[in-house]
Amino acid sequence: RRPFICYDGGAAQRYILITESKTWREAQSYCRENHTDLASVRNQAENQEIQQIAGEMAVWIGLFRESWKWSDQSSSSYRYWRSGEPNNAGGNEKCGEVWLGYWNDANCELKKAFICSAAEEREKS
Ligand code: 2F8
Ligand code: CA
Repeated sequence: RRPFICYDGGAAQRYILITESKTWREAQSYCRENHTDLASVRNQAENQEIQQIAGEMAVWIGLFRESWKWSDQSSSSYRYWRSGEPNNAGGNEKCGEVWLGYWNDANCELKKAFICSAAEEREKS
């Protein structure tokens, strides 16, 4: 199935939703090859933008451990974990997802839709 690309961002298009399910590493490769990287989320406005474009889907973002870092090496310390997260369930949850606006640590091998950061933050037409 061809990936579906959603351009429904805020004033500036910062994110791209890919609904083709991939592991976190596969999603990272896809974003790096086609856009810039898996999404970094730097503040509440950006988190809301992610929720808006993801709807009810759980989506990978560019957050991973051991200590939580962003795939694009940016240094934002903004977090929006769901209550009780990150819980490292099964000792095997090293990748960040957003689901219904809140963040969860999940098993990186699960295949999920994902959000890339756009190569440029273009104005929405
Ligand atoms: O209750 C929160 C918990 O829910 C699931 O585990 C039962 C999630 N696991 C997967 O998505 C595989 C946990 O990550 C989450 O913490
Ligand atoms: Ca978890």
